[in-house]
Amino acid sequence: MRAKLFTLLIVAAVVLAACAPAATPTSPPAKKGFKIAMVVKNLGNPFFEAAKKGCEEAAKELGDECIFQGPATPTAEGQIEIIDALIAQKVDVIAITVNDPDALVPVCKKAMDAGIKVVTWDSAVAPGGRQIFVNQADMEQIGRIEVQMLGEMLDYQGQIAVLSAASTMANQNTWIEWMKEELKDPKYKDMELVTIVYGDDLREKSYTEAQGLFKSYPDLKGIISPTTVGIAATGRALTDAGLCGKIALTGLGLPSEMAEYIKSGCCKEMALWNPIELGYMATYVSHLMASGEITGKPGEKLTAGKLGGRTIVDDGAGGGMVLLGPPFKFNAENIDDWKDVY
Ligand code: RAM
Repeated sequence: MRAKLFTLLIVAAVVLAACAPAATPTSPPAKKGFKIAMVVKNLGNPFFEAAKKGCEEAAKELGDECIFQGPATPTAEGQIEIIDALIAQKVDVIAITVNDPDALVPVCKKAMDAGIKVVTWDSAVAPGGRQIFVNQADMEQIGRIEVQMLGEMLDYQGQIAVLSAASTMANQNTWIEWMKEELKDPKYKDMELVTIVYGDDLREKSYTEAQGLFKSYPDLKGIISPTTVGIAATGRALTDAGLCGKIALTGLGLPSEMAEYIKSGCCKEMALWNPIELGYMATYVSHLMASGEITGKPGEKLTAGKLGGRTIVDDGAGGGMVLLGPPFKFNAENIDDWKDVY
């Protein structure tokens, strides 16, 4: 009898416990509502319009706000003005791709002093002006792959030139350094890099620079343009001048802008990463910095929504860097799958 009563009491206690209101949750409520300012090199560049899509998508998932800004033309001065205004506006994070890595350091420091997190992506501000770098792909791989594509097209022979963005732009300059390293391989001994010209990521200037190359180097056999603006302008200049087939073209291009030149054979192959995903990743990293879930140090782990997990690695200067992934190659076989995506 006693044993039965005891069992009954235990059952009653278990039932009561199950019906009791849930205990206070141990995990804190998700932090959201951050103002994330994505600052780009300039407005009107479809590469950055694609990144904006990724920023908006991530911000929606996270319950944050994506404030997308950039100067009308790709200058450091224009970006400094914008950052000053964002500091006054008290945003939570500034995620920037810079036109000049050194010129932007003081204003980025000012933002950090005001308690704003500074994330850099695509074209990084120098280490003193940032807390973490979201890098599209390994710099060395991006530089080398462009020379490798052109080498194959040219059977490793002839004069080549680079048509870059602005001479101050950190991402292009680093990739060009790796191109020069790749060219040291003996298999390129009959390929000569004759010049590097700068179209400043402006369509018309890039077009004029391409025409200048055709005139100044009548024996030119190939052009590498490590900028989506430059490669599309060069594709147009080669087509207009009737030089497709005589001068090979490769570099980093948007499938949407390059499909016509890939189909015409003017640019047989090029590379890029997904700029929508790059914007999405930069926004997730910005959110995690604002919420304090990461501090930006190498070794920390994070999850960037649909892109999955990443470990923060060393950026080579003691800071933290997150990598999006390897670049893809685009050619006549796969261009139709991508031309309407970005
Ligand atoms: C242009 C910009 C950008 C670069 C791409 C490849 O759109 O210069 O910074 O990453 O090209």
